[in-house]
Amino acid sequence: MPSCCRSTARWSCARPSFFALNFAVLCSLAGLVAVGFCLAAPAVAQSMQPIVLNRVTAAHALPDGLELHSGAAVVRITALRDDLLRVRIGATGTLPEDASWAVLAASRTATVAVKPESTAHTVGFRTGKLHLAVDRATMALTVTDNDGHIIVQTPAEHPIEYHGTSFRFYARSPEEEHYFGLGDKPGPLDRRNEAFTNWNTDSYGWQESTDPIYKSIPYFLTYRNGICGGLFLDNTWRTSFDFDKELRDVYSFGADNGPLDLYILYGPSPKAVVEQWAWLTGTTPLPPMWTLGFQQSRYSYYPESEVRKIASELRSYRIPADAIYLDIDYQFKYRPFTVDPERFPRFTQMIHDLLAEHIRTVLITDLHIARVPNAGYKPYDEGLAGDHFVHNPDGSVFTGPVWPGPAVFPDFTQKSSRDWWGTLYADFVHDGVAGFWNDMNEPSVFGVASKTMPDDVQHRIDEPGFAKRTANHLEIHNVFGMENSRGTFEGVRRLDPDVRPFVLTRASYAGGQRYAATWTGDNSSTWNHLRQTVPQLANLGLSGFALAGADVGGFAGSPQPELLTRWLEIAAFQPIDRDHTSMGTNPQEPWADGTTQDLDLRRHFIETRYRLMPYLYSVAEEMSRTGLPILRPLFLEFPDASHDRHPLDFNNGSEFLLGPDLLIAPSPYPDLLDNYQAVLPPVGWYDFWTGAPVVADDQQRMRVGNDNLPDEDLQITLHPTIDKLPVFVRGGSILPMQPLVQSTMIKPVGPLTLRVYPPNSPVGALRRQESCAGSVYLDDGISYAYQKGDFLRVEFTCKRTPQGLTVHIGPHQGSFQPWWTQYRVEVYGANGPVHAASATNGPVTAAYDSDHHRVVAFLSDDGKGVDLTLTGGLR
Ligand code: NBV
Repeated sequence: MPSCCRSTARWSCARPSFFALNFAVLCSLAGLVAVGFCLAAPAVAQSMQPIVLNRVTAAHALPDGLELHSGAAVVRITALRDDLLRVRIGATGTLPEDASWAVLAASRTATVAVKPESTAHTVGFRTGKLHLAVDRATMALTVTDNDGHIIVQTPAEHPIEYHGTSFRFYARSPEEEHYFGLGDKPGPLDRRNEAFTNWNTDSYGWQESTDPIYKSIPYFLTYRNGICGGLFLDNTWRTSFDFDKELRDVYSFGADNGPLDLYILYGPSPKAVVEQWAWLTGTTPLPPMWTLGFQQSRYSYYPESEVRKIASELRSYRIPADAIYLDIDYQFKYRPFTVDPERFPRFTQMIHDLLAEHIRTVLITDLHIARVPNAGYKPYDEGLAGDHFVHNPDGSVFTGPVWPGPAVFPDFTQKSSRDWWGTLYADFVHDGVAGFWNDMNEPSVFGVASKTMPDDVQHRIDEPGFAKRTANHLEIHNVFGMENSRGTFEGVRRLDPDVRPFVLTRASYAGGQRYAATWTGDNSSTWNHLRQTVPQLANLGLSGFALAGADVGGFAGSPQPELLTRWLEIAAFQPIDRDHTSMGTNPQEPWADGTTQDLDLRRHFIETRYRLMPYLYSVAEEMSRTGLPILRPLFLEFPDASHDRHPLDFNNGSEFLLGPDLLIAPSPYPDLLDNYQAVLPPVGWYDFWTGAPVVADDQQRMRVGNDNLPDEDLQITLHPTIDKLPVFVRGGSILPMQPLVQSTMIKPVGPLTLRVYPPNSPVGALRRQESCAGSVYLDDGISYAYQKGDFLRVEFTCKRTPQGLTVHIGPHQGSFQPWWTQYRVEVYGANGPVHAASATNGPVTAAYDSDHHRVVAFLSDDGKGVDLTLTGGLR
């Protein structure tokens, strides 16, 4: 059978006859009217006849759902939870294999009882939260919530259709619906009016319109007037998504081959959808704390003396830093898992010397193993002996050129080969290397137009939960990088079971966050790429990759000093802060180029990140439990906040949140000196730098919601200057901060600062509140002892009283002993000295600091908790 595919506008097939091809195109273009004609097609086009699921021919209820037939096709719709449905379709009568690289087995097999509900025209069921109705005459499917909000609705005029092995699913796309997710794809935050393909691709120098790039995450969130859902097409083949581009008011997605295995998630809040996605595919594990520090990289630091020089410059320029990356040139002839003895004569000693400087080393370890027989190269010899490499259809080992020349590729779809791959890290782990970087794992292959392996390369799936079988590369391509990083993560964990591994991967698939952090690949040193970091990292976060970064300063090309400064400023508030650049570019370290002011600013922002480490690490811990990303688009925290319930009202996605409480508002055009407006959700905000409450511009309050909800967004005019990045703190939050250190390996000296921002919502605010809250999480930052209770969590609240304010600091939870013995409580919004201050655990004085609009008090921390009461002095 010819294989058919459809990028966006047209079906095309590998080897159809001229007639069949034109016939098929005609059929698909003509839509419904053509369906009958197509079904009655002449014999020559028999093999091209689409299967169209456009009527229910049989239906029977299941305890957890429903099974439908449409002619020979079978459709099973089940509820895994009250808010999560799964749709599986077998076009020729057999459901696809019930297996997944992405979805956790326990979630995939979860069930919840449903209540069948049918009418003369529809068949369906109800869960505690959702209602499904399938029209008997057309098979159009509608999922609504209990309030009647439509979450997904397939149009009768665009039924699910199969052309050979390929299929397409259509759904209505009302004008006010917006789409997010799909991983690392460049372009605007909202995916509406765009079309995409998923095919992991090495995309050096990608631009805003480049598609596909490195990752395939066939999952998106829907947002309509504050009500959110999600759709995940669990299919590793080449998939394509079209949001209203080809067909007006319709989105669609499909694959060349493989299963139609679809998950429908329901919020209604965007956070609930994110948490469900984490329930389905797992979270990013709690990262080692050092990975949240500043990281310095380039392609490549060598020889050894250069690496040592960079480390000592980080220290002499007083740039706080936690890691240095070694790119491919540390290796002997670019052979993974080797070290060039001439360039790095004292490699192990160097790792230790860097550790003594509180700097960890991350090594690149690409997956292409040099094909060098009889050269004593263990990865090749062992891999060949163990039959660990992917095969050509004739059974020979596939060879393709990459950095080391002819190379072979482990078959990461075999558990045994992944386990073997993991053992290759033994020496490096033993040497004290802290993290590993899996690049080129799309997989990238040189010298061929496809940039990757041939479609017919054979992978031998041998994996718990899957039938043992051979699959061609078309099926495995998009999941290859994820399984590579999985082999690395699990292998490194086995080698040092009590230390949290850190793996950075370039390619991945849905669920890959369980094994690795990621970055956005080979971006460029341009202002546009700096701007692009925000939507890209936000969509990655919504797609599960909550720990992600973009090469700071840009990879391709050299940034002007001002661009590097700005980039370092903004990246200080992004999940991974790694300065990285390509071969042959200008030096890009924070001290490179620029004026003294540039250096001071770059240092100042990195220092700010380190001072915020207690907050950042607490946000990362929340991420590891819930899947909530570190970098958040505003609608995630404020789904109802914009005046017209449009998720992009906040500067079209250029503003972002770090965790729940910090709002960063760079200019939407960071290279321009023009004033710009920042729009803030109506909860009351403080300037992070000065502590001053934010006051809206006169005449510029924007009405939010309807008459029952008379809230106002704050709109303020900002004048961009290189020394300022507008950062705001949510009124009602408590931010934990620490004294400056040069590395997370160094214990801070002094108190834990609690910046208390009392609620200052404008009158009638959306979140009318009188109290504030925050917490801090801490552990040893590196081991798994936290899983046995050796962590610390402290919760804080504050409450306005008629006389002033009380701050409650809870008792220590968990057994971990913090580095502080004292709290420095800074209460913002003060407009004069307080009349009185008292604490439940001893005498206290509170000093007024007019420059920062705050009152400062020191409290000792004996772990039992303490209350601070302030009278007077506060707004
Ligand atoms: O290993 C060299 C580079 C690496 O620095 C970069 O971060 C990767 O995205 N790598 C790509 C291969 C060559 C790029 C030109």
